[in-house]
Amino acid sequence: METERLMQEEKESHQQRLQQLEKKYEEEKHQQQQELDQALESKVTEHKKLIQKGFDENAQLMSLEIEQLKKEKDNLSHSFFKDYVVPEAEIIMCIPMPGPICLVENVNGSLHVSDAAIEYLSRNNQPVVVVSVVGLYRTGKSYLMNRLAGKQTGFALGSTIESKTKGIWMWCVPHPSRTGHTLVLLDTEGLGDVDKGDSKNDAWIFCLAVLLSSTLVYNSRGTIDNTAVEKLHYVTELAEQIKIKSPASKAAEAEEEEEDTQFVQFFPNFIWTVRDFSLQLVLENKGQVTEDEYLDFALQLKKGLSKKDTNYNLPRQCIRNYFPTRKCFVFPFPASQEKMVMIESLDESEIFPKFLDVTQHFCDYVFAESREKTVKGGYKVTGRMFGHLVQTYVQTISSGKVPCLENAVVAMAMIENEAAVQEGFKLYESEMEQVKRTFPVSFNEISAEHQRISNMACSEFMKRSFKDEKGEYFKKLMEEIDKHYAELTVQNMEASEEKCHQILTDLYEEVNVCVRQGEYAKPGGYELYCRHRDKIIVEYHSKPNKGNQAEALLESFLKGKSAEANLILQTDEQLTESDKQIRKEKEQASLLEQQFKVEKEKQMEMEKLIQEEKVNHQQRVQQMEKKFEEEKNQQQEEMRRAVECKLAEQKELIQKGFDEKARLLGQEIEQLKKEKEKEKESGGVFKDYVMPLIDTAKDVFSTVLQYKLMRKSLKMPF
Ligand SMILES: Nc1nc2c(ncn2[C@@H]2O[C@H](COP(=O)(O)OP(=O)(O)OP(=O)(O)O)[C@@H](O)[C@H]2O)c(=O)[nH]1
Ligand SMILES: [Mg+2]
Repeated sequence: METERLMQEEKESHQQRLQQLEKKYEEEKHQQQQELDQALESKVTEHKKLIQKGFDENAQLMSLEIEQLKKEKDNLSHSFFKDYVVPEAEIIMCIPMPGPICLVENVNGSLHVSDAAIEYLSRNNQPVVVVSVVGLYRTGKSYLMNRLAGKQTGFALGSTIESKTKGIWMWCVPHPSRTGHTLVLLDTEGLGDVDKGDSKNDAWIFCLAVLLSSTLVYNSRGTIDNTAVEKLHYVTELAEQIKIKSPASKAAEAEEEEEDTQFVQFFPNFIWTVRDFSLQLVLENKGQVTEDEYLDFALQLKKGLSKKDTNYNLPRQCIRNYFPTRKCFVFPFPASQEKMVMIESLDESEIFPKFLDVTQHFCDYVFAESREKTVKGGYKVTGRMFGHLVQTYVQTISSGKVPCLENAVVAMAMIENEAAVQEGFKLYESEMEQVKRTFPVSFNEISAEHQRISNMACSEFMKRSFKDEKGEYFKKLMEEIDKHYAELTVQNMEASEEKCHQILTDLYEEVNVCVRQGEYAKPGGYELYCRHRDKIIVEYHSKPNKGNQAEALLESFLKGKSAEANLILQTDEQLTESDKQIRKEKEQASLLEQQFKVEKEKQMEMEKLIQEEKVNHQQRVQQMEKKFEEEKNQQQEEMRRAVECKLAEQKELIQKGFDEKARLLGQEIEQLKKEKEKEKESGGVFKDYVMPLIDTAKDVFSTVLQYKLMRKSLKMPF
């Protein structure tokens, strides 16, 4: 019943969310339709003018654009919200999106996260691989992203010189080769649009793409010459735009070091895609080279120390030092010039095979090499967490502050850990509800179920929680569980008391009738009374499922009847005074025996409770330790990768004779290695992590105890 109710509630709130989303979706659709109408109107007017003035060729091009716009309008009017809606059962998985949605809106230069996108992400708990594309406007970025989605259309292209994509758009698709993973494609607003004239905005879009992705694709047209590298100046601004540590933890460190030396640990893989590449991949001294060698050549450093040389080297050094891997793909023209504007509607056979070939290699590489998105500490990001991450970064940027990797993880962990506590507790509560339906049960039964279910709840918590470094959230879950358990044990006791009381009352009714009819007020009445009473006790003991209060209830019941028994005994004329004395003592002895039995049982229960808490505590510590080790390994792996990247870079610098640069890099490597060791040795952290739990166990034990003590009917043996 409870589970059904919960499911019903979940369904209802899901419906409500859907309704809200649908409303928002319709509003946005309407807005887009209006925009398209306006664009169409102005293009039709322009077209008329061109014809009037005899610019036939231009008019023809314009009519193609008009066609394209009409198609877009048509597509939009045929896209329905229900296409996004999926069966209930799939809610927690990756819900495929039929098309991209806006993730970060850019309204007059200020960035906002779209609610619809966050809502979508909140229902995705798969790890995400995030690939984003950045680059100058009108360079075919959106087209390339559509290719990664395995679709011909999707991210909107524009066929005019005006920039098309605004803000950041997102398309989540199931990862083509990694089951259980979501591939998140991010298409960004073109950089360097003169009309926009806002380079600060461009820099933030670039920075967000770096922060959010596991692979960053930089797209440009033509060749990778100095101008192309200079256009990537955004990369040189990142040192000012991204902080790694929060001011608080930075202050705790003795030496102030340049944070950008650590970027490589957290930055995405880097791919440079060159479009419309029409040259030969041949270098003067080397002859035929690979695409990667071509990129390396373009990123070679100059040896001089003049300002000019430093400026030349800066973007190159940033690209070399910040990104853990570099890769280059050069794409030829996709189709003949006249077909290019309608590239979306071209048949595969009309696209040049060489272009398709490179595209295939590019996609294969991206799918195979892009890692799961992780955040500082190596924590894997799920769709839902990705939503938090976007919100944190965009809010930070919008409020004029500099995004900080550490703060973002802390903020994300807070939200996720709180939710993990709720999820773990919800599971415990609903599973225990089933047990509650069978109350009263024996102490052994309720205790075994509690142990089993609280372990399940812990695992559920562990699945979602991360960076719970002091075990705060874990402790919170344990407290909630133990408090609920204490309440349940009381309820179980009450159910047992009630049931036993009822059984005894029913059984005793026979005796009451005899009392009323004076059956025991005759000589030999006491003997008869004792026989009846013994029969009742035997019957009582034979009744099953009385719970843990059976003996206690019997004890208090018999005690309550002792005056009655004494009266019958005293008035029995068949017995001599000495007989009566002996019987009276026997009555008292059996009462004492029952009392002793009860106390012994209580003592055993208490010992079991202590034992149970001990086992529980050990299991909890073990689970925590395991999680802690996993997270530590994750972090070690993150650092190992960074050291490896730096070593490779250092090797190349030495080969090329950049001794001083190699020496400086050597220092960075040493520093990183030292930090890695420090993290590895940090056994004390585990103590920090687990010690509070030991206290938790004590606290919890006393909570259970308190609850039991509250029950006045219980006389604790100690
Ligand atoms: N020459 C050429 N044109 C292309 C290529 N890929 C796509 N296009 C065309 O270039 C135009 C712009 O493509 P988009 O994919 O919208 O370019 P974008 O970089 O996303 O543009 P913005 O969003 O405005 O920055 C479209 O008309 C495409 O048909 C290519 O490899 N070479
Ligand atoms: Mg675009």
